[in-house]
Amino acid sequence: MQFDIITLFPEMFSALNYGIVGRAKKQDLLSLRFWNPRDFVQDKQQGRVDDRPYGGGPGMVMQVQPLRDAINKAKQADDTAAKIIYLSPQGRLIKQADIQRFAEQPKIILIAGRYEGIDERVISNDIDEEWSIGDYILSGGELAAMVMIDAIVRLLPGALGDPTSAINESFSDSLDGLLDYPHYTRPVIDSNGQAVPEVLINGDHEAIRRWRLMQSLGRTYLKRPDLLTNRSLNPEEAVLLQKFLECSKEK
Ligand code: 4FV
Repeated sequence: MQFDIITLFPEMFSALNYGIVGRAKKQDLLSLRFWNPRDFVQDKQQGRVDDRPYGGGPGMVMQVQPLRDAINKAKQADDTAAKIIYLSPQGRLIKQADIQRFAEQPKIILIAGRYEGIDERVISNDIDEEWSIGDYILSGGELAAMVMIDAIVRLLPGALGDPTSAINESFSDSLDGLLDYPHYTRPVIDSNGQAVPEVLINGDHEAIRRWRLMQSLGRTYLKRPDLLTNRSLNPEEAVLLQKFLECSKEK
C-alpha cells in the first residue's frame, strides 16, 4: 500500500519506524513518500507556505499554491489511483469500519495541515474526503495522519504476526462493535494475590468463548453504552449481558 504525505514536518514520521508498522515497512507491505509544501513555494522572496487570514483573526492559513502543487506531484508520482484525504477537526470522525475501507485502497494521499488550517479552496477542489481522529485540536495533522496509517497498516495481510489477532479485537468484525474482553497472562496469581479467572485456565473453549463475549457485552454496556444503541443483541448475548449485570450487582 502506498501512502503519500503532504507535510511541513516529514521527519515526524520516523515514529512509524517501530513495532508492527516498522516491521511492515521493512516487509514492503507499505511505502511512505513525503511532499513538503515548502519545496513548492513559487514566490521565493516571500518564501512562505502560509499567510494571514482574509477577514482577520488569529493565526495563519496554509496557502493554496504550495499545497496544490505538492498534491499534484503526489498524484503524478505513479499511475495508481489515489484517495486524497485531509485530516481536520471538521472531518467525519474515523471509525474502525472506515479504517477497514481505507485498507483496501492501493494508494492514499494524506494532507497534514498546520497553523489554523488550509485555504478552503484546497478542501473544496483538491481533496476527496475530510476525516477527524477526534473532537480535540492538535497543533498539526501529522499525528492524525500517523494514527490513521498505524490503524490501516495493522489490517494489511501479513502485517500482524497472527492474522486472527486483528479479527478478535475491539470494534472488529468478530466483536462486532463491542469493546474487547479482558486479557490475562502468567503468572496465574499476581503479586497482589489476584488470580486469573478460573474459566480461562480450564481449557473449555466454549466456556471461554461465552465468558469473553459476556465480558465484552458487559464492559460495553458499562463503559460505552453508545456502542449498543444501534446494535441489537441476539438471544445468547441478551442472556449473557443479563448474567453479567447480575454478577456485577452482587459484587
Ligand atoms: C485534527 C483532528 C486536528 C487543526 C488545526 C491541525 C489540527 C491544525 N486533524 N483530527 N482532530 N488538526 O486537530 O485530524 O492545522
